[in-house]
Amino acid sequence: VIRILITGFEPYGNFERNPSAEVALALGKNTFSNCELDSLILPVSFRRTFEILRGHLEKSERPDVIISTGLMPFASSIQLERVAINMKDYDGIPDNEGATPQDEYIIPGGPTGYFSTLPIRRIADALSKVGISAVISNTAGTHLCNFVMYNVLHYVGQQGWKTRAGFVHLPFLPEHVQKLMHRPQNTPSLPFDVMVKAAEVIARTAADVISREV
Ligand code: PCA
Repeated sequence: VIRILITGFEPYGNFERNPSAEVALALGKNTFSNCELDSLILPVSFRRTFEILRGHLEKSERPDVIISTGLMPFASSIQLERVAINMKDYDGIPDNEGATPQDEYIIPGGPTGYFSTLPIRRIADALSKVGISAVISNTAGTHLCNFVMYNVLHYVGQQGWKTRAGFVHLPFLPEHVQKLMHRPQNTPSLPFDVMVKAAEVIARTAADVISREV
């Protein structure tokens, strides 16, 4: 059995909903043949988010895949993140505890960056086959999403685990765009059902690649 953990973030900033939390919960309720799915909602807090995730990893069975997700306002489609960098630089929206780090290393002395170990090219191809557009993105930003991705890949490496991990950014939901005061006309969004479908394809593709390795 392949264990898949999917994480999402709580709402933050002015956004009342964060599709990532809802997608993670929806996927966690799914049943896939020979996979065990688990979901975890993370706080948008530099202080707490990785503590909670690490606590979860310590007390549950080691996952084979960790797919973390978050909202990327104004993203044009689903973004499969290729790299996480060792940097905290809040992007104008403080975290939910008011933290506004600038130019700070996530782990002083840690590697400059980590590449995603999810099969992102295969995932992009699998998504396109079912009519969902996704791009490989070369920056996960320097906010909480990059922070979680960096910490997870660092932790997995330190533990010597084979676990594959990476990050997926989701665009706005249609209702986010309806509430925008500025330039709503050209802001992309994706319906919730399509996001859940995409998460299924991402999880299945990762599971597929792993089951062929063992
Ligand atoms: N998106 C933010 C933080 C939480 C979220 O869902 C980010 O892209 O870093």
